[in-house]
Amino acid sequence: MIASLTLALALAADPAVPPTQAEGQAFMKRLDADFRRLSVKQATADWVSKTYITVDTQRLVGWANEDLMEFLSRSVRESLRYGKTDLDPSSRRQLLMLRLVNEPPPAPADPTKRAELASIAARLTALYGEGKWCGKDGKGVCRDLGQLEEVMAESRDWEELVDAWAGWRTVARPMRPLYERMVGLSNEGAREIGFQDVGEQWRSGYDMPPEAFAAEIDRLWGELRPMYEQLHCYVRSRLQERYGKARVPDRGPIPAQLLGNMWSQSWENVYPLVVPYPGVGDTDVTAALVAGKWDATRMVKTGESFFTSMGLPPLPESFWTRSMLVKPRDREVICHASAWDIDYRSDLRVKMCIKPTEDDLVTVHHELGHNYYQRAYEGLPTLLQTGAHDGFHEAIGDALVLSITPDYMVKLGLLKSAAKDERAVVNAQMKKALEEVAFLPFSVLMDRWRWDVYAGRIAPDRYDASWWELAARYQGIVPPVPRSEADFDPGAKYHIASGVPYARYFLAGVLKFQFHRAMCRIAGDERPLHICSIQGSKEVGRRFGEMLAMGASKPWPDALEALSGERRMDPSAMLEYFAPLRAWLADRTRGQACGW
Ligand code: X8Z
Ligand code: ZN
Repeated sequence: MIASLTLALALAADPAVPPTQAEGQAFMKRLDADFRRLSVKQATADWVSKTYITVDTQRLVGWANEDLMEFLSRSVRESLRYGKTDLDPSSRRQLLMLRLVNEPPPAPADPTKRAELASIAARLTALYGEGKWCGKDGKGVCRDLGQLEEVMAESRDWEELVDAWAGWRTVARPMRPLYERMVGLSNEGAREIGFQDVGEQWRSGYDMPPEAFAAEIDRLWGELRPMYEQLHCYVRSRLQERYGKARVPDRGPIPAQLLGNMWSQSWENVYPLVVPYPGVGDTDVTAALVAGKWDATRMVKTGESFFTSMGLPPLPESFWTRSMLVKPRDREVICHASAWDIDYRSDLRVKMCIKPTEDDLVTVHHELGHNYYQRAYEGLPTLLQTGAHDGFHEAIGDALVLSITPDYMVKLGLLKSAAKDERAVVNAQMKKALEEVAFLPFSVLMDRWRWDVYAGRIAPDRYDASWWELAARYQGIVPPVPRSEADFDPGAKYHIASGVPYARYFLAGVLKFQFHRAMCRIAGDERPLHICSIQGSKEVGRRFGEMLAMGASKPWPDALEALSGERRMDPSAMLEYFAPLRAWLADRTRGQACGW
């Protein structure tokens, strides 16, 4: 089947007489119109399937995905005919992007297999969204992910933490056979459009050869790893004070449930346990949000006002009537936050179950960053309406969050004062590092695992074991209770259940500081990176807007250059931002046995 298909591809790719330029242009016009029509249909079904999980909405999104998948793989095959046709650079770039579309995953041409893949993908997402933990005998009070995440964030009780941690992971067990099948089917789809496997397709989206991209991740992580190791060392020593040497041993990895987060991916919730100078500076934004009875709309309006302060336009009226900002009481939804442009023409929405926490205030800015990007590139052909690369998309809102300084929080009434002495700076930096630095190894290992799974280097009988090997190696953490191949812990993370690539968040982790540095310079704010702010700068808004409007029309180094004058991803901005904390940590951990 594959061999004959490849042959068919080769023949189609090289017609004796290449189609004319006019034929090529007609093909591109059809491609754009059909892609837009099917994508809008898919996004509409996807929106209801995630804001109203039922058997029927799963079916609807499955069908819409099937149609889009069929169109995508057929169009890639057809596009090969135009290899020698004289097409303009924008058309060539659209054809490149066409082959790189990875949501939905590439599907086999065989309609039965395609239907199976679409239905499995919908089922995996729904399993995640509906997941509940009802206690060991199944008869306890059932808690959803949001409730279990609250336990992870707030509890300091070992057993309670283990229960929430392991309880949520039971949700992923039934995903295992579905996941395995999904890998096989989407790999088949990827091979039919000329990739070795899905992982190679994912790594191909960065204007460099896929092997070079894997090396690029290693390069960036290699430069940041020492900073993570310092943080790990310090946090471990403070957790050891709290939980004892028997539970948090010297030189050992940290038990995963102690870091304030279901996936140990960011650690800001243990800030109170590790604060360098207790009582110095007010940092409790969550308490102020709760006390001030901030509701979801107010939080989003506050986010919007950051963007409008830079001269960007307000959100359209329909955003406020069509978004889902709070968790509905009467139906199952996917709470994992996301931002949408359903029709590629300003039908912007956010889907999120907002709570009055600092985490969620940050996520609101993150999501609005997506929406402002989407709106800025709306004039482009549909296939170019996406980020310069996917890490850009994830970095936009977060880059602005770096300008949410204590002074700005005071302006919003969320902090009483912005203490500026050295100790307050170290405290504030620690909080930020728990979020940003702790996140780096997690965001690398997510796709390291999947690249290996898709490439067949990790076989299904080692799905869980290999996951924890990577967590030990990259993050220096261990599961609190024994795991086995009856578990499927990777599936307890949204992006794995839903097939969303993750390297983008690692890249964003680096890029957001680079954007911040560039924007502070444009704003003429010459203070150190951890204090400078671009809030209110119209000039930054203009330059930022120019980069956003480029979408994916040019290779990403061009977009980066438009804002920063730089053409490489550069971790030095992040290192510079955290310079005060790095110095403090070096001092504090001197003579300690670090590492694991
Ligand atoms: O998934 C997200 C966003 C939507 S694109 C809420 N994030 C990653 C995660 O939650 O794991 C943002 C940070 C990392
Ligand atoms: Zn995002």
